[in-house]
Amino acid sequence: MCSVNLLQPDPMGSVSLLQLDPMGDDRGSLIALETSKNVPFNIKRVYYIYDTRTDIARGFHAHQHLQQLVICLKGACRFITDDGSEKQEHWLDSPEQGLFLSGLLWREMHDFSADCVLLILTDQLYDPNDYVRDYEQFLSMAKQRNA
Ligand code: T46
Repeated sequence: MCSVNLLQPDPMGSVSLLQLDPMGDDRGSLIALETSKNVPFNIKRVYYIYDTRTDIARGFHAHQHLQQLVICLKGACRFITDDGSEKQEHWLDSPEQGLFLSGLLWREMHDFSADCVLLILTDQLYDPNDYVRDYEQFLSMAKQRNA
């Protein structure tokens, strides 16, 4: 497995899709997630989202100083990110890809399949104060950081 540099949260907010290489054999596939091997931050917290509803979207907030790797282990969902000037949309449907989110980014999750399971690794413990839940407030923070 190759190595990745450890990163700090991007103050401006950035998104990239990381390829996760499976170690497969005739018994099936296995992917290991390791700090600095294929995860570019120190993993402090892991959570997963499941039992989602196809008609209910989630997220609708930004984080100020957080790095996350979002992996769709099963099923699919549409993941929207917004750095205040550009919106991106990723259809997450493979356990072999991780969406790496860093810094100030608005996020929304839509169109969950009934069997969707999202695994999320982060570099921080849960901190409700890191959340920005008001979109106008997020836009003005993003504008300040880009000034
Ligand atoms: C994110 C997207 C992708 C905790 O107590 N600890 C935790 O670590 C988390 C993540 C949540 N919670 C509580 C807070 C709420 O009472 O669990 C409840 C559901 O969390 P929330 O409404 O924030 O869930 P989502 O799906 O809207 O957002 C979550 C993450 O919170 C967020 O960081 O980036 O998934």
